Amino acid sequence: MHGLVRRVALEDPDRRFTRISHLLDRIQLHAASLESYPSLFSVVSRHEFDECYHLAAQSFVAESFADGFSTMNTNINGTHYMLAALRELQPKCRFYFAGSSEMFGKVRQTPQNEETPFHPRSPYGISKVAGFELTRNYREAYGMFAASGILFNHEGPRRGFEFVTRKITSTVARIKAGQVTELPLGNLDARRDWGHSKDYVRAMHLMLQQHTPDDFVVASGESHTVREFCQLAFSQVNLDYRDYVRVDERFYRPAEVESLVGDATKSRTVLGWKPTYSFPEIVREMVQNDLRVTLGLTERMKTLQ
Ligand code: G4F
Repeated sequence: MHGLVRRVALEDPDRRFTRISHLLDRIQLHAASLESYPSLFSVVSRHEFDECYHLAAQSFVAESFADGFSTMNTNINGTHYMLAALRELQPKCRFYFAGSSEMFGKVRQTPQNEETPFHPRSPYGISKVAGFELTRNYREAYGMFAASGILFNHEGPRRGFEFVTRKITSTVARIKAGQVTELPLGNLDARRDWGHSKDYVRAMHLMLQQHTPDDFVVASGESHTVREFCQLAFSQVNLDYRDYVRVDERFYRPAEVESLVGDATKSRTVLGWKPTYSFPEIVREMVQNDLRVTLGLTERMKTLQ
């Protein structure tokens, strides 16, 4: 198992690799950047790979409005560089592209499946459509095993704090610890189809074990509003979200994806995939994890005082 990381991360492993510290003795990390074709080419020229999971991207939709240029440069060129380097050096390597439900954007049909037309609503969504089309083109033009997963939102305790689910669960824990008193959020009525990352990673792996490369929607088939997520997360600690959530215009997006819900029939039938986590289980696990981390830290701070 090999992984690509930024050079600065290799220089500060204790802080940068906390989430993969338990794996470090089993993976080889290489310094490379999605923005540099020579750096990717160099890694692909020095090692042989059976499968490549191209998950790296600027993945925060709100940031893509703030800096659309760098999102487009990194996401589109990064995907093109990876495909081009593999085609040149290891055309037999199987390639996975992380597509996104954000490609459906202003949805043309509900639920969304592999046939639903794309209508992205952000530079991030546009960059993912481009990556998806590049992947399909390398498959058709050069016969490479290049597959795309169209994954709906997938969450878990390792989610970044800028995404709405982790922002909610970490703030619930901080409210419980007495560190903050409110949670500012944007559009509470946005609907998302939330699943668990562990389930979705299994689907990615299955896609590369098939006889022929193809594209697959991975989704739970249920949609919930941000408000419902808040309600459930606050109820884990016996609080009413209405006492803490404050709507703040700053967290609204210039163009919103109002409602997403996926139809994963193809993944279920062709890959034999199905999710194992329910929506309440995901919320509960994330809140419990944040309580453990936050309250643990508070206790440790007290012992230091
Ligand atoms: O958690 P989010 O930032 O995720 P979003 O935009 O749906 O994108 C995530 O899922 C995609 C699909 O799989 C990925 F491709 C992408 O990389 C990323 O992982 O926002 C979810 C919803 C949005 O409608 C947003 O407007 O929550 C709404 N929201 C309301 N208040 C907020 C907030 N989102 C964030 N991040 N912060 C808020 O305060």
